[in-house]
Amino acid sequence: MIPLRYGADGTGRREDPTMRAFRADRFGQFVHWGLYALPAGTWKGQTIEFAAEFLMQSAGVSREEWSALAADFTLDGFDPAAWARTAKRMGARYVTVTTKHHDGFCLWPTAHTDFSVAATPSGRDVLGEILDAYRAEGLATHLYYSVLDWHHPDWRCAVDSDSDREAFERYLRFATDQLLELAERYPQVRGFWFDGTWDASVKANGRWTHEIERLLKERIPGVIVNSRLRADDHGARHFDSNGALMGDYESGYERRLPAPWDLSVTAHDWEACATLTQASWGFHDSDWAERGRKTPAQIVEQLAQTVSLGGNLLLNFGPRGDGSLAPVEVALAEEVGAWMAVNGPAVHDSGPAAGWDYPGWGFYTAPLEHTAPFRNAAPQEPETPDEDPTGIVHAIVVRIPVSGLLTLALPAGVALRAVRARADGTELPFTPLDAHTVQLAAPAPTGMPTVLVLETGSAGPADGLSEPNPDVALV
Ligand code: JFZ
Repeated sequence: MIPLRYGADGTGRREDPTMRAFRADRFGQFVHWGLYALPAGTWKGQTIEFAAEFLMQSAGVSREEWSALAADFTLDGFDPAAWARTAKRMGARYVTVTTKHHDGFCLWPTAHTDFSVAATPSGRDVLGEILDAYRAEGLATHLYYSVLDWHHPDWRCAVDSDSDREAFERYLRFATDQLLELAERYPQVRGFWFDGTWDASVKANGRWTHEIERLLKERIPGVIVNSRLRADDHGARHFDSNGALMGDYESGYERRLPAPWDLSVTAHDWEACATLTQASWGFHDSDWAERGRKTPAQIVEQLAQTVSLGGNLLLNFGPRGDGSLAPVEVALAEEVGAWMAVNGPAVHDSGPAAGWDYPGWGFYTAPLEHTAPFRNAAPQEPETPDEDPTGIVHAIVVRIPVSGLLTLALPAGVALRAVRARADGTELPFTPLDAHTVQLAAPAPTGMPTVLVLETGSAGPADGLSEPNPDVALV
């Protein structure tokens, strides 16, 4: 163990009510909205096939020119209640909103820079209105904050001289002031989602990342902070130099997921974030963006994979420059929501199904109270005696084999009592192949993943003969 001042706090997985609620939510909506939604990927007639929120940098726009966009931030179609309704109907249980992205523009009237909604025609507290609207729909709220800032004169990517060091010290004071201001103005928020922390300047300031997490938790008890904020004494990010997770959950999976069989990720909480387009977080109004747009079935598959591995999925929406949602994103939310209305219990309040190995054709999830890794990782709570691996397991079928047959390998000690379709309760007959394996006809394809409810019980000695040959791996 390397001694560290700014590494993980050593308390392990959080099991307090706030963290448990966040974990059980499983599905959140990410919102990237700012000035970049106005040019939407095109600058002076040239469309840049790169993330819209990077346009200032990718099109080489000066600070002055970019700042002038604030005059067009008129909120003509801004309807936060509609955003919140859309998220709720989709099945999202929380929202993470950009308060300030890399371009430095602030969605709240901050006292610490003029570059904010206060300098736009309406002057309204846009962030506050968004948070209120989501809370009114019963969603929890989290704040995204980019430490990286292309607008602030004191931001540095690296600190190589005394003057850089002085400037960056001033910058960190500015960021601290802003973050404490956010905590004071919006004390109901459940989490902070830090970004833009990968530069050498931040990695050399693990002390600050450690301190700001502490300060925010002091101001808002129980608040949840992602690992992307943190750097340790040696600049190690997410995980400290001893391999321990910093922050409350791992947030490094971005536009990718852990391999479906990689159960090592169930050792800690994590959240992946995903774009609806191939590669833009901000609204990108182009054929390029539309070509890569994901379908509802792809999103649901990502959600199923995420939950089966004990993670949360933060699905991004990029509202348009006038503040309205793009119809294509509303339509996607509706379709995902229709699936969630029926199959939500396979996602919400669920996690990995202990002992059920990745079957190739889909993902298993189980209600959290039956999920061994979570129970075992709760040192504050007495071990519950119900180690009996019985109850409901959800099988989310995303790939039907050409044979039309699904093979299920049952965990040791588990018997399958019945298989039902989640949608209408119809029972699907199955055939035991041996004591640990059953086979059944795959459900007819519908274009969306099908959820099967597996009713399980304890396998008694009478449930079948066990294989005498130890070389035959049954489960
Ligand atoms: C960052 C931002 O630059 C981007 O605009 C968006 O806000 C996204 C959620 O976060 O982009 C990243 C951050 C980290 C990685 C890749 C892109 N990464 O760790 O691979």
